[in-house]
Amino acid sequence: VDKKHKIMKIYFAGSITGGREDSGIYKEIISKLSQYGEVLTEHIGLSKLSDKGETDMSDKFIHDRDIDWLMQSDVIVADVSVTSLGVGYEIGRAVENNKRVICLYRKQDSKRLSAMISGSDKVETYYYKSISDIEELFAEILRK
Ligand code: 6K6
Repeated sequence: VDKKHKIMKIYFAGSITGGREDSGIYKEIISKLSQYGEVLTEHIGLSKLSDKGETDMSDKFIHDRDIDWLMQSDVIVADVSVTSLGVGYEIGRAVENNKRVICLYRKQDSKRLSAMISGSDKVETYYYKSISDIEELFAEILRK
């Protein structure tokens, strides 16, 4: 008889107020991640979510709910290509709570990833060019 293992909870982090230019990529990453577990933060990929954020909710509500989800998660996957204060904060909180943290960075010519991410032993950082790179990466590093 197969041992039942519980469904992995995944917290996807991506820029909101930091800029929404990559929201299409976030949507694709979330769709790939859904094959591996339950993604608690699917709204990060919604194109209707602008850099003004979810305006019907208070900042305290958003913060407390997101931290609650972060603490429930088994793994945090963050796209760090667009610089975001909130994503950096979530990564730090996740590391302090001994969560597995996977960062995805799309190399851009004149930009450099923060040393606080690339220099951390507690964060797994991967470089990608296209969504197919990410698909292959997930197959290697995550289990279904
Ligand atoms: C509220 C006020 C201004 O913008 C908002 C945005 N609403 C949000 N809704 C849900 N999650 C949010 C929101 N703002 C930030 N986050 C969390 O921080 C998400 O989990 C993202 O991973 C991250 C984005 O941080 P910023 O600094 O780019 O906004």
